[in-house]
Amino acid sequence: MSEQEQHPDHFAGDGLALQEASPKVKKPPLYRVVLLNDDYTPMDFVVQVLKRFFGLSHDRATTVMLHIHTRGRGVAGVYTYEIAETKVIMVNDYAREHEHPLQSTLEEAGES
Ligand code: TYC
Repeated sequence: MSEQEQHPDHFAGDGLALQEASPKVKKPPLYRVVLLNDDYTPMDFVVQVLKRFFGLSHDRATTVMLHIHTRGRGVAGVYTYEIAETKVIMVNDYAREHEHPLQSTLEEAGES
């Protein structure tokens, strides 16, 4: 960090110090969309969900699905709150429409 970044005062030469406003850009909190394992949802359906709603490649979706299948849960994606919340609703509605018990939830992931 430079001297000027630590002390962002500009001396105008007449004894007047002009202080820059400190940057007001804050990193938003991020949220993980977590998919939960169950005994009934077909593997192919979970792969399709990961591709459709989270933009994963077929290979990546298969890896994540198998991780959830063996470990019980897994992260489908990380987003700001409103996007993560919308993904959870879309996935849970889509699963229910197709009469599968697949569930997703949100969890806070910290700052970006
Ligand atoms: N356990 C399911 C099966 O054996 C597959 C599955 C994977 C279900 C991931 C849900 O989030 C899930 N058919």
